Amino acid sequence: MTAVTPDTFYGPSFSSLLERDPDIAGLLVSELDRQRAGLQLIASENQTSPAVLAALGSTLSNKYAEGYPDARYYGGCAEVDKVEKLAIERATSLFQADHANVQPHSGASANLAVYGAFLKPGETILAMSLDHGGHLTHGFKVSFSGKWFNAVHYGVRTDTEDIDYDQMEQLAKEHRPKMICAGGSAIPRLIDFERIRAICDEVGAIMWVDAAHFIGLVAGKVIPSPVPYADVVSFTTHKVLRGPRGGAIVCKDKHAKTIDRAVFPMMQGGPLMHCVAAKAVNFAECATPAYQAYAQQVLDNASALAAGLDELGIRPITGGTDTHLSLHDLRGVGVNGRDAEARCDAAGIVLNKNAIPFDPEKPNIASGIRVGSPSVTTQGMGVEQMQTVAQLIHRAVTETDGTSEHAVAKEIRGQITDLLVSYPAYPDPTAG
Ligand code: DSN
Repeated sequence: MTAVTPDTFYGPSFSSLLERDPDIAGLLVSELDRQRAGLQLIASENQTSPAVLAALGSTLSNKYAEGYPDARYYGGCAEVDKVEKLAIERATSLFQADHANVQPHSGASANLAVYGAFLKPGETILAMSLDHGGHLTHGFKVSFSGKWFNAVHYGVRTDTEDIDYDQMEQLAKEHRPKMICAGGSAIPRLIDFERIRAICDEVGAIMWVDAAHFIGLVAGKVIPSPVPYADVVSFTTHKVLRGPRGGAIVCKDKHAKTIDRAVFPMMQGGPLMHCVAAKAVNFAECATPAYQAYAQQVLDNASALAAGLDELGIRPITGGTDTHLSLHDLRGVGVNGRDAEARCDAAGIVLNKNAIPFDPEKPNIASGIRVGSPSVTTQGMGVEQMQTVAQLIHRAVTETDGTSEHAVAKEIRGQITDLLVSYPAYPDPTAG
């Protein structure tokens, strides 16, 4: 057996990369520098642990393992079978689910498998519209989901800016969808899973929750879980959850075989076993009190950041957030989303422009920004720091011009550097 030392993977593998491919090695280092240098506020990103990165960089990447544990199409799968069984056991335990499939390569792959499991081409799905906070794979016209299925969309109410459940029910009765989807990429509020279950039961639809954004908060037990209500829940493992890039699906026992067959062989070939191992590592990390405390802090920080921006005239859609993200209307400060994103970028603040409900602008300009607290919370920041972060965003949006030479952009970058001394991303273990 290989003697395991801290250098077994990382030391030799990075030295070898540096020697063989200094171009790519240099880019890995400069991307790490980028992640360390700025404020990372993209709501769907996080900073996974060195343990997860070690699994991702392992020789499990070499192994073909089409099929499932104890039923593979290749020899030599004894070790990866144990890995996948652990990942499945940990996922079902973490989410209190009947069944888990840990093989989807991404959130979009997981969602494709959900369609494959329950719908035939041309059948109807009812989901949140992209421009009100949904997702491309929820029936948007340029995605497979909009091309191959008949997608009908609900949105948010004009008064609350939150999901319009009455509209969902009315559309469900009118269109009798085979499946109703809840979830999206820019939904700041909790979703009423009980109400959606009732609507699904009324029209005989499969209830699918795409929990990619908030599953980490469910894992941390700080928001209600969709698992008791939904037939199937798909998610990514790299957002609040803080695992490797990838997807997974949990479902009721009665759908287990259908989901497994839809992932393999219907949609995917060989699973990425290094990534499955990294998911297992992450699921174990998420079952700890430390992760639960992290998840609570993510919520507290997101609320504080939303409130801080609100006080400065950058209004949160729905008035705030119950999750890790908030969506902000920039019209109060007279800047569009595209310019705000560019100005923040030049000032060392990484976030994304985002359409707001009923947005008068085109999606590539947009009237809003989306901000999230997962990464800065991983770096140890708390609600006090969120006041500073809100002020820095406001200054970048309202006082800079999108060039990195601008005096205020330079000043903001300096303040961020000072802040990050106390809250570093991936602290250098060799630093004094
Ligand atoms: N791209 C992800 C996000 O930023 O929300 C969703 O797929």
